[in-house]
This record gives sequence, structure tokens and C-alpha cells, in this order.
Amino acid sequence: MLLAPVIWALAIVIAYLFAAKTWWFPPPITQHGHLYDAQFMRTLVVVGIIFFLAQAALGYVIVRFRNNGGRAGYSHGNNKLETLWTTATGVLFLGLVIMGTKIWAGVHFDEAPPDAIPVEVLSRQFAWNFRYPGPDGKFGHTDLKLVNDAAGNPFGIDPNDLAGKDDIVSASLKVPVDRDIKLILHSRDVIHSFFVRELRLKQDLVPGMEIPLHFRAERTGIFEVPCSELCGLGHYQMRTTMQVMTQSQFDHWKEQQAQQ
Ligand SMILES: [Cu+2]
Repeated sequence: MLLAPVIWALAIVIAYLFAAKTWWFPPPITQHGHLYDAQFMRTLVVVGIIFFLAQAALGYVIVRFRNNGGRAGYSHGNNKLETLWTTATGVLFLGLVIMGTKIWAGVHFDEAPPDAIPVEVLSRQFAWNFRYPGPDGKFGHTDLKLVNDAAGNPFGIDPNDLAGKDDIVSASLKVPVDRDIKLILHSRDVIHSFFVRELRLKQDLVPGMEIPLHFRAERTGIFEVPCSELCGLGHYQMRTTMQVMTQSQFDHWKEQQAQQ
């Protein structure tokens, strides 16, 4: 008999923690983030109601069919009811997936606008590097044989290619606010994962692949970029920051970098 109130109490506490947003994400900083959160809330409300009803019913069944000394009876179940709730679950899940597909595809399938600022992202055990084309707007040629972390050339930029002379390499991501950013994700060794909570984006970086990812931040600030794929012993320290700055701060930063 005690089990039923324990289950009800647990269900109420869990529902409260979600409803009161006790442990919640940091607020989103992109349009995509707002859409994502809205879809997340829709899903949470739907499954939350079902969870709550199911736990209430579970407690009721425990009380109703407890051992009170009688003989146990055999029940074959109810095929009609089972068909009904399986179909309802299927429709619900498919509906949520169809509603969310557009939001997901808006980032992963749709191309970045043509005026988006390109940034090459290189992940390696266990660090991040970011490369910007200099004033010429072109990335220089790279060669694996020229990769030299100790000499500050993690990308292997070819010194003989003029287009690469003004490329900017940074250990943290800097982007201007209210501008489309197109990341081009590379990995040099194993699978890593680019993740910024406030962007509501997570994308694996796969060796041998170039994976584009675009976003547009609408608020300045400094946000953590942890690697979110267990990528080896030093995984825990593979983190950097993304700084969203005003356009003039960004231009100033690029100028400073170009002089070095
Ligand atoms: Cu990693």
C-alpha cells in the first residue's frame, strides 16, 4: 500500500521540478534557439501529461489490485485498448517529429545565406582552432605536411600561397552579433562535437568530412564551447569560448590579429 503514495509523491516532485524550471538551460541567443525551446516545451508538456497520468494510474492499480487475501485471477488484457494507445503514441510521436523537422533542417539542411561570414573550425585532441580569411576574403591553401602545432600552424597553412598570408588563426571563436556565421567543421584525428548550449546546436566533427553549420547570434556575450564527444583522455579539458561581439569590436579584433 505504501508504494502507491511514494509513486504519486515522486510524480508530483518530478512534475514540479520541470514546471518550475529548477535546473534549466541558459536562455537561447538565436532565432533557432527560440524555435527549438518552443518545440522542446511542446514535447515536454505532451509527455509530461502522459507521464503524470500514467504514474497516477500505476498508483491506483497498486491500491485497487493489492493482495487482500483473495485468489489471483487471470486477465488476457484488452486488444482494443492496446491497439488504441499504441496508435495514439505512434501518431503523437510522428506529429512531434514532423513539427520539429523544419526547425532541425533549418540549421542542418538549409544553406547559409551567401553573405555569411565563413569560419573554419578545426578540432583535434584536445583543442579547438578557428580560421578566418583575412581582408582578401579567401582561405589560403593548406597541406597536411605543413601542420605544426608548436609553430602555431595547426591548419597547415601553406606559406607560399598568397591567399593564406592574411588568414587569422585563433584558439577561441569570435563572431559579430546579428550576422550570419557559417562554420566549416573539420576534425584532424577522431570524432569531436561542437556544442554551444546558448545556440541550441550540437554537431559532430568527423575526420575526412567538411560539415557546414550556420547560426546568427542576436546577443553579445561569452559562451562556453565544450567538446561534447568523448574523444580521449584529455577530453575533459577540450573547451574554449565563443565571444559574440559588436561589429566594430569584431573588425577591431580582426585588425589586431592581422598585425601579428
Ligand atoms: Cu573532443
